[in-house]
Amino acid sequence: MTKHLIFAAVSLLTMAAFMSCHHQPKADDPLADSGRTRRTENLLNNMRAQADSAGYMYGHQDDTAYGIGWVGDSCRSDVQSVCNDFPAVIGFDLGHIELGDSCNLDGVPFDHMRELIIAQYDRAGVITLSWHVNNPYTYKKGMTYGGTSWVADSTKLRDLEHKTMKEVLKEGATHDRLVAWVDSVAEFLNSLETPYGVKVPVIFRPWHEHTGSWFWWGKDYCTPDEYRQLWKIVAERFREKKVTNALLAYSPGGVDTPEEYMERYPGDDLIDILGLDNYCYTNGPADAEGVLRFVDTLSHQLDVVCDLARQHGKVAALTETGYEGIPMKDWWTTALDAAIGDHKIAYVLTWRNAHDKVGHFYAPYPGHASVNDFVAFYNLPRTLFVHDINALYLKKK
Ligand code: BMA
Repeated sequence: MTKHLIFAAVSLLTMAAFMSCHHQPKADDPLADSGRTRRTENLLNNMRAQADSAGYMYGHQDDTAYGIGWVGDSCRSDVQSVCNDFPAVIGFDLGHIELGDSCNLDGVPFDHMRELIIAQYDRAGVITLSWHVNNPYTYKKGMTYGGTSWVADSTKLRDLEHKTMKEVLKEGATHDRLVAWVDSVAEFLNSLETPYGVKVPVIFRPWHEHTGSWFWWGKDYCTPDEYRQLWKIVAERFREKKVTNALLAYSPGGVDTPEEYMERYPGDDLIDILGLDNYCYTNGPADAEGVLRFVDTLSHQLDVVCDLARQHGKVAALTETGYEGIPMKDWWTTALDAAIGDHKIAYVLTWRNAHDKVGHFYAPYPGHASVNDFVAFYNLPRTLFVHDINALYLKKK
């Protein structure tokens, strides 16, 4: 009897000890080596494999938030309205989250954005987030001019803009404000959780087009080292705030040489995706030469990005593009797809279909002249929409 009691007690103790030290790993626990969830790592690796073998995903900024003639409808998309499929990638912008505002700079409520992000994840689609963050040094509440991402067109503000970087980096008087602003992004990313506890993986793409000088983090406003410090702050704060669901994308504006592309590169330890932003600009809708120039330039620039991505073991992407108003009815197949060609990019993202700016749209909507060509683009074997992709996240390796 005593023997049995002792045996039972020992068994119970062993079981309790086992249960307390053997925490069952969950699919969304961060992995020890990267600090990110398995799904986030799998997204990265599967995007690379998909770019190598299957083709490129089509993406559209703010696709499900609004479109031509509508705002905030549930489950609506201009792209879906013309081809009965959602973009494989949907982009949103976090600008103004740093101000504690309820809506982003284009009027999308952050609570709604969170729902749209989770809805895109639920259809196995990919999400990318840009950040048109205000200037932490010059922005003051209530100001009607200046203080935004864009450098202001005024000499007085220009001087302050040149001082911005020194003020916001470590040791600067406004450093704490920048850190708090990055923390507001971290908080939003941490809040991207499904009802069943899945942290939705996203591609975060801040400090973009820095090779130009239209944003306060642009080329004329900081040194390469200062620019890199901005990225380090993001990486440090994300680590501190335990953001486990973000891949980081670097996206210079169109540059022609690997040296220019890499001049301000933050480093392989920080960056996952090598992007490129390049738009089609012409001298009016009849400028066929202008479109050809775009095709040639983009194709060359994608050579540069894809070579670098291969050398550095990164994923390549065309992180922003488009032809405002799409004034050419076969632009999709004869310009965009022609420029992408066999380049091994994971995705292309066209910019938003603004509801608040006439003519500022980059994807077709029902009735637009490029609809037929867009459908032909949709039907090309190498363009991937939501119905063409699945299992990019995978719970297991
Ligand atoms: C720009 C334009 C702006 C918009 C900004 C952030 O390129 O579309 O109207 O506010 O992107 O989305």
